[in-house]
Amino acid sequence: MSTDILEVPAEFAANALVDTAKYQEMYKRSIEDPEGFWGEHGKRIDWIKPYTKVKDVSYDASDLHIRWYEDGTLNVAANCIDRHLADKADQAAIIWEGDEPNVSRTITYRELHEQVCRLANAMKDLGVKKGDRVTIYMPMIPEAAYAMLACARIGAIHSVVFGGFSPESLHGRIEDCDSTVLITSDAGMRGGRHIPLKKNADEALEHCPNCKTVIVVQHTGDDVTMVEGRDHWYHDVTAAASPDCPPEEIGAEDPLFILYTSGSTGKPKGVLHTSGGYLVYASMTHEYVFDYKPGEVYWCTADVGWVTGHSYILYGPLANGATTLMFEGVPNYPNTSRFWDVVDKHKVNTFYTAPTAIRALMREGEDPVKKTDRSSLRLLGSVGEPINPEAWLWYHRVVGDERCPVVDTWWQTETGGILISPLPGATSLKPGSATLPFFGIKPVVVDNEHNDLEGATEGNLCIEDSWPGQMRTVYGDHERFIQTYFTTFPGRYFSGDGCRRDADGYYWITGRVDDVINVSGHRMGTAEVESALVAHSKVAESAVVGYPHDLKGQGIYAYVTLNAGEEPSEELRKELVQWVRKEIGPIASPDLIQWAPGLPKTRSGKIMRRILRKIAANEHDQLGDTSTLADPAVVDDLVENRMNRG
Ligand code: 6R9
Repeated sequence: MSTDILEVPAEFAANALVDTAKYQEMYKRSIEDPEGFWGEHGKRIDWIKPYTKVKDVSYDASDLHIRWYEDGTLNVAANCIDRHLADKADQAAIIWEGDEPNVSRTITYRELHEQVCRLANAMKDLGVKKGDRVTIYMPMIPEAAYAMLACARIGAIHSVVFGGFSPESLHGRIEDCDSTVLITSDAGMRGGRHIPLKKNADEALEHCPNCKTVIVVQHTGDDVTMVEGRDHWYHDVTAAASPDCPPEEIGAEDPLFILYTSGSTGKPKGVLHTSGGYLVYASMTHEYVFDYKPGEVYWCTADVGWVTGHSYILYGPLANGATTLMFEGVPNYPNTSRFWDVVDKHKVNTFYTAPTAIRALMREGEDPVKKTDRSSLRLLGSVGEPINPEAWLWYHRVVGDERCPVVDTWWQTETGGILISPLPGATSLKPGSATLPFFGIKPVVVDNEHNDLEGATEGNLCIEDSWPGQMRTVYGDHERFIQTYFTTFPGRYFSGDGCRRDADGYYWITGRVDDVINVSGHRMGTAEVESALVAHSKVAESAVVGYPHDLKGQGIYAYVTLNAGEEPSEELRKELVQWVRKEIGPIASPDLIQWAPGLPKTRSGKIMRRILRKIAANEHDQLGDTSTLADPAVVDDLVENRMNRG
């Protein structure tokens, strides 16, 4: 691992929001006096009724609760739109770049206000009320942002489902939160291909009798079936609605959104975020981590279906009155210069993407990057998975011309915003390290026996205290919230990640320590893939693990035991891959499937995943202790027929 240090460029430090001394001073205060610190910084957003209480948190499993600014009221949409109208009405709020390079649109704050008000009123006309759950299944088009903000305006709770998920996954998410309304579009476009969102939605809704209202954006013009009484065209209902919708007064702890994410067991969890603390934290981290200056163009390439899209395409930037770029397409369409062409076209200043995209572009060589200008860029960001030093250095050298600091931001759906990251004017960088904690964040490294580890060390990454952007519960299952995050290491928030802390106190995230795998920056529960596989009529049993993959970070490796009488074949292998795609979505497709006559189990019947991970990683010479295996011969067969010999 590289131990190079890159100092903050002097010119950058001179103009940055915070330098090293300021970071240290603010950080110290935030840890010593969290109430005072967050009481002050809570004022960065507009409150209808100001809060008098800042924080009420207990991590004690018997009385676990997390409340911030709880007696304050606000409206998140008004913070993201209305409060900028006085001085930024004609500034671009959203620059939208379509899948095709000749398609783009600029939406000013004034236009954003009108569009969001119209949709909010249309939703009210259709009977949507405060607290109702609204599922959003959309491509990356401005209407997805309008839909989220319209929900926030009237106090409805949005649940955005990534457009790449299957009808079955959409169905599960609509049902879990008992969503009564779905907002979707005829189809999405990615790399020239059409994604049939409305058709998928129709399939999902066959199983969701309570979801009685569908609003459909006409985007591609693809033919769709409209169900009388249930489906409404977006353009019809918004044209008929008033362009003025007073924002609802919302309690700081009223829910803003639910976002489903994979865990180590069971179905995806509905991560619930509330309004006040979330917005304070999203806007503050956006401003400080990206050193955002008024007038800059900021581009985060995530999809709104993931938390990064929520906090750093939409809520953080808009709360700060920024110009945020929203991109519908993919990095390699129509060619691999696309990202940089978009940077030049819209004079992007900050660019925030995932390591998997960087690694894929790195493979194409420097030419597609170097033939573009990119002189508008001043800062680069990375998120979603550990970035290997080689990719970091390429990003810094080739994309950023060694001029732009790279902020590697570690955080999670659960954390609402960035927890560990450099501040570009304050933090010397080490390629591959997420560096230091944000204000108010106190990481603790804990060993498996619950001991806090001091100094340079390696272990499980926990956070000692709360921060305003933290999730509040698992929707409908508070017990699962407590079990998942607060019981493994009592009194701490457990992230599920492992990390190393070096002698300078820098954090290096080493990846998940649970049964979650990170495929191209997307979280996937191995249990979810297993349950999809065993739902196939020919499959008896399955165990899924991650293995190192050059481009994706981790690939999905599935061990499959067939029912008696079923024969393994190449055809069946393909069929199972298709089956998982259909059940969950393309991101869950197994990369490798190994036929397993049996799985390595302990005498009590527990699958020994540690062994399966080693075989999948082609490290079968390091299997460790196998003495507890019920049948050691099983392992010999698995090693003999392993699929990854790379
Ligand atoms: C924001 C987001 C969270 C998991 C997290 C970790 C991994 C995210 C990272 C990173 C190393 C980074 N992760 N950022 N690992 N360095 N900068 O990605 O949320 O989809 O919930 O995934 O992603 O393993 O636990 P989410």
